[in-house]
Amino acid sequence: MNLEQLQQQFGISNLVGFAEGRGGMTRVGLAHASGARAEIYLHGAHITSWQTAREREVLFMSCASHFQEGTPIRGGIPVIFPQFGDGPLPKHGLVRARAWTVVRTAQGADGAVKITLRLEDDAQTRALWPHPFCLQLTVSLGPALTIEFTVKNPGSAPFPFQAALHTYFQVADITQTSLFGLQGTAFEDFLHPGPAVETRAVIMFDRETDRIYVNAPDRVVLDDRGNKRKIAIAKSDMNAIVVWNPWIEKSKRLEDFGDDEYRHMVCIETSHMRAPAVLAPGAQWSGRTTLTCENG
Ligand code: TA6
Repeated sequence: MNLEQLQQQFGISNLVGFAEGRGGMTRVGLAHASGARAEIYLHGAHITSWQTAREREVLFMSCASHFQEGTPIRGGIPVIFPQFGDGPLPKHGLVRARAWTVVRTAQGADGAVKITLRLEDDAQTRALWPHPFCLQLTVSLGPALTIEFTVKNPGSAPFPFQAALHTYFQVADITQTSLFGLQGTAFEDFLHPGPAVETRAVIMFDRETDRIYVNAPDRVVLDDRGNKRKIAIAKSDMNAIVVWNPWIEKSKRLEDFGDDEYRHMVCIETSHMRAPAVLAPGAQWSGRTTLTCENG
C-alpha cells in the first residue's frame, strides 16, 4: 500500500498522518490533543520518537542509526521476537527489520490516538523458524505511551518464544541517572554469568551494564535528573526487565552508535522470557507496557 492509500484508508485528520521518513521508509505520525507526539516506522513497527506534551523527546535515537530495509534502527523501541539476544536465529529475532502492515487506526473514547500494526510469518521467516505466527503491536498515545504486544499461534504445534520491547530512553547524563524498583529481584548478568539478586534500591550507572531481571516488578522508575524528569515504566503480563548501557568500549564496537552516545541513553526493556513461554496451537499471549513521563 502506498502513502496515498495508507493516508486514505488509515489517516485521521490532525491525529494520524503517513509520510515518507528517513531512508524513504514509511513513517506514521500520531498527535494527541495534549501536544504529545509519536512517530512509528512500519519498518519493524519501530517507534522512533515519543515527545511529551511539552515537546520533550523521551526516546533515544542514535545519530549513526541506519534507516534501510533489512537493517534494525538503533534507538527508539525495537520489537524483539521470537528470540532475545544471541541464539540460533539472527540476534534479537526475526521481526525488528521487517515491513509490518497497518491493521487499524482510531481515536479512543479517552482521546488516545491508536494504531495497530501486524506481521505474519512468510517463506523467509519459516526458512529460519518453522512456525506460523501473527504479531500485533498496538501503540496508544495519550498522556502516556502504551504499547500492547500480542503473539498468536495460528499453527498446529506449540512454539517457544521470547518477546521484548527494547526501549532506548534518552537521558541528559547517564551519571546523573538512576533506576528504582528492582531491589530484591533475581537477575542474570550477561557480563558476569551466574544467578544473583539485586541488593541496590537505587541502581546507578558507571560501567557497561547488561542484565535481565527475571520475575521483575511491574513498575520501575528511571530518574533522569539531568532533565529534571522521571519516567515510569509499567508492564503487565511481561515477566522480565533487561537493563543495558554499552558504556565506553562496547559503544566503540557498535558501528551504528556514536562512541559517546552511551552518556545519553539507557535501555529499560520490558520483556517476556525465561519463564517457559510456550504458546499452544490457537493460543495467544499479550503483554502491555505503559511509559509515563513525570514532569516531562
Ligand atoms: O539489550 C541487551 C542486548 O542484548 C545487549 O547485549 C546489546 O547487544 C543490545 O541488546 C543491542 O543489541 P543489538 O543487536 O541491537 O546491537
